[in-house]
Amino acid sequence: MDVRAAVAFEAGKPLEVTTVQLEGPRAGEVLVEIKATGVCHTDEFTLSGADPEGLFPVILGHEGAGVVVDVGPGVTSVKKGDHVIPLYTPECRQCPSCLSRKTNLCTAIRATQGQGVMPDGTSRFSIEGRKLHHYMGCSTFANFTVLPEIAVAKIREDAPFDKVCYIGCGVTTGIGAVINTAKVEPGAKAIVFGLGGIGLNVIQGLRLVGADMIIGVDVNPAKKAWGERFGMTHFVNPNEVGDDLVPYLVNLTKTREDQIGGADYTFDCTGNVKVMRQALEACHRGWGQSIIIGVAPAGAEISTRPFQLVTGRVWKGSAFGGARGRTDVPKIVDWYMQGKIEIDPMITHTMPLSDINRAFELMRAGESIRSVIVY
Ligand code: NAD
Ligand code: 022
Ligand code: ZN
Repeated sequence: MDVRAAVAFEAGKPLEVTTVQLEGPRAGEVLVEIKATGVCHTDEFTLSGADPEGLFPVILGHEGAGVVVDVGPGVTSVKKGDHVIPLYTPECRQCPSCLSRKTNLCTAIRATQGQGVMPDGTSRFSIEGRKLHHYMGCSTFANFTVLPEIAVAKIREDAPFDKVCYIGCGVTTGIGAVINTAKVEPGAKAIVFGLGGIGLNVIQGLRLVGADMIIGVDVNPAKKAWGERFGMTHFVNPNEVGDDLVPYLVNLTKTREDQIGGADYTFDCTGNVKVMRQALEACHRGWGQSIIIGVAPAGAEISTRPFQLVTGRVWKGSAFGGARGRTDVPKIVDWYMQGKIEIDPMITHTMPLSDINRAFELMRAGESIRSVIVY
């Protein structure tokens, strides 16, 4: 069938909005009409050419929401008409990783997903007979896409697509890092580095679980108001503190004279390895945990003195907020519908597919928290 898509033909070039061909779902696959999609940093990372695993030509996008319009043979968990969110981290519930209960990183379709193809090794997308790659198993920059059954979360039908698409990446990543990865307890003291679309969701996750002190750190002074909007209690601009950021933050977390200071939990939401070190070192001796969420440039390395870890600080990473997509994403949609979390104010821009290159410009300029494309 013919579908409308934004195609990335080459690294560093704008997307081209055009008609492409999509084949129907094969065994274990579903055809989804995408109703809305967010535009996220990793789409730009790949489009820019900086992603060493980036494949072209490709249909990018991994933060969508839509409706199942057809299912292939053997599909049992969803049916025509179901509302779904595509999952770049699938949940097969059968692979050793899913069965371990220790990780959300399902391995069932990992190899083919990284190669930009469906689990059977072929692509469903083409243009004039030329193959187009899938992206992160999702390719939501098209008004229809094909997904493995294990890579869709069925959600309630009254949830608005143009808001809950953000749960497909940013919301779940931020809130999930607090709940699933750090397991933050009520009364905790936390520091969030980088108050973009991810950091703000970490902040609202911390508010949700009842953290006492939520310190936001950002070099952009405009982020103070954004952080406060979602529960931040203190703001620190590193440019106003100078070289002594870590001792400054440690001191800020002292609420009693006899405390040594340091956060119970810190979160890197910048992808900057220098910030990752600051985040670890701002943790409390003996128990502080630092969660890396930001994706660093290819080849980057982190460092600190082993003493930091020997004295009990913990460095952890979080992918998709440690969330098991088919199980956890529908719950986060419920929390949004119940008013437990906010999404609407973070979606600063909404536009049609024809304007998608403007969404990338806004993201590069740091002018948007989230842009959403509505089909
Ligand atoms: P963003 O660009 O909107 O936000 C980053 C923020 O960090 C900005 O406000 C910027 O001013 C601030 N910042 C930059 N340098 C800083 C410094 N030295 N100190 C303090 N603040 C600084 O990005 P985003 O959409 O919020 O994404 C953040 C990161 O999370 C990205 O690296 C993204 O790729 C990653 N991410 C990871 C996952 C995952 O599953 N691990 C999922 C989604 C996004
Ligand atoms: C989403 N991300 C950044 C912005 N929006 C993002 C990028 C990468 C990951 C998660 C979120 C990630 C962390 C760990 C992995 N990935 C590896 C997972 C594994 O090996 O099982 C990751 C994921 C998907 C892809 C590449 C890397 C892909 O589909 N190409 C989850
Ligand atoms: Zn993303």
